[in-house]
Amino acid sequence: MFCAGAALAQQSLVQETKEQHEARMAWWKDARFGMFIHWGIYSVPAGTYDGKQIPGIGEWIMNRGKIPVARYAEYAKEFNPVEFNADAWVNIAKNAGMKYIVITSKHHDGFAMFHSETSSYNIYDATPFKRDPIAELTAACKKAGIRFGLYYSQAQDWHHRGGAANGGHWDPAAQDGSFDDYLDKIAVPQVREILTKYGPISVLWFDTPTNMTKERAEKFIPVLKLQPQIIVNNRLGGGFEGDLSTPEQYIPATGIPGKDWETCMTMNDTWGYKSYDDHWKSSDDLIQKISDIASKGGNFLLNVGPTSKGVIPQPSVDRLATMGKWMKVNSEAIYGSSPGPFSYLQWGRATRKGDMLYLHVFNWPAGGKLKVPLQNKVTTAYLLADASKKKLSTKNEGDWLTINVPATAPDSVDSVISMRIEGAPVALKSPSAGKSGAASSTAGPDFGPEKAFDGSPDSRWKAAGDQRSGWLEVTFDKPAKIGHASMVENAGRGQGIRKFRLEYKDGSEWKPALEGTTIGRAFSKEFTPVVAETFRLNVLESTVAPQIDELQLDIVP
Ligand code: JFZ
Repeated sequence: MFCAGAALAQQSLVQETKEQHEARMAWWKDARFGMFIHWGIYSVPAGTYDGKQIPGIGEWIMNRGKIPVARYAEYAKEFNPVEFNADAWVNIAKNAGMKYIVITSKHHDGFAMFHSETSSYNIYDATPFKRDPIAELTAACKKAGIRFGLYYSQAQDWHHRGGAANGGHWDPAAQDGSFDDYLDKIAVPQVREILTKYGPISVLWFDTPTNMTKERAEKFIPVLKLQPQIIVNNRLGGGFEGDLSTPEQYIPATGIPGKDWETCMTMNDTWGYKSYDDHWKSSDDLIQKISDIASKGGNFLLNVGPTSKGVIPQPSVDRLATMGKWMKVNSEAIYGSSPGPFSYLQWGRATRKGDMLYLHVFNWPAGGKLKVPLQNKVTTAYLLADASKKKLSTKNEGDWLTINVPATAPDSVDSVISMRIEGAPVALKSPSAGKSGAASSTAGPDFGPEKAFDGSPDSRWKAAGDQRSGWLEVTFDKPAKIGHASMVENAGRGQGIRKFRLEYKDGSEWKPALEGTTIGRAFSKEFTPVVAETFRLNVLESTVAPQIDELQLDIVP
């Protein structure tokens, strides 16, 4: 059901009805949680080359270390992951509560982690290992009932002639060549291989579409048709939207409403294994992240970077086991969930399934009373961790619902209250949502202040091109007690706002509510509550014309 041609550049590839699209995405939307695996011969140097620690992400060592093609290829001869066990890896994922796996079949270094007929630069032909881990993982996933996906770097390839290289070729004698020849002779044939050799592939994860035009992206359409049910991300290039957005290493502050999206994230600071990267996120943080992402309608693709011996690092295994214990009790609030009805909750997050709301309480209330900005009557409420499902008493007081909870939280990280409500949720909305706003200047009619309050990070307010400061103002229908701000600023890499002040109008005077420097794509901050009707984001310094994709001001109790 893939349709090439004019449709490619503007819309997604697939000409399918809404129902067909929903059916194709159903398993993915239910899954909510997957394992990303970055594994390749970069795990041999593991971040060190020529006696020096090479900065950056481990799988980029060839590029960052400017390692000559022939020298880097030597690592293949040392790559013999004799401790690799596909079933063990899949069970680690399954026990964590993960429902799909996406593994690098070929990353930017050009080394194929599958037995490729297209290029002998692969794990079967070029290493002592002489096995095909992609085939073994496919079988293990099928046995375990886990969906299997493949990452493929279609444009960047630092080994095969003509492959793109961000930062340019550093070994031109070996790397220079025709990019189109590279696509025709390596990339497209290898994508065909991975879509024909291993049975049903559930996800194709393209990456870094360097130099990819519409015509070049169209070269992949005939092979995509080989697996019409496959889910493809938004990184093929050439204007291809794909089926999902892929925020990388961050959680969009206000989600990506109306779109399927997946935050991919490392557990430490590297995708590919580095022997000395011990900067691990805590399992508490990772558990709260999966709830945060699900509460905004996204999936969490959490990465592991196995060693050159085929072992997933123990810190990763430990964190996944802890996440699995939490998921065992609370996965009902994650799998198949939709975003909760709230724009902000001081104490945590919320997910939803029809008339069921799941309140993820990170910060347990001291006085045993949980305040929820909801007007609905509650049919029943109980803690998922409470096997007896003891009913929690509740009380409606205008815009707020109070739930009487035990003195101590059953889970110090994220205690989930399952709550059935009467009727559609009537939740307190952000008073800035949907407002037209005002601004010091705009870059034109498509960048008006109202774009910062429309709930979509695909539209934005942008000041006039020559401005490096400016303000974005909003007035509510009535005064409100505001104590939190979520903001999204999708400025170019390394560009954007450098100093700002969120102000409220007190009579004719503007007073500061929150001051800061950078905003970025995942800004969420509490501040001392203020009651006011008019607020403005005063951008004091910016490297480019200030822009704000979303500004959401939230009421606190
Ligand atoms: C890409 C890869 O380069 C990286 O090695 C890893 O596989 C990651 C999941 O995907 O990383 C990116 C891609 C895009 C940007 C930055 C890093 N970007 O658009 O800024």
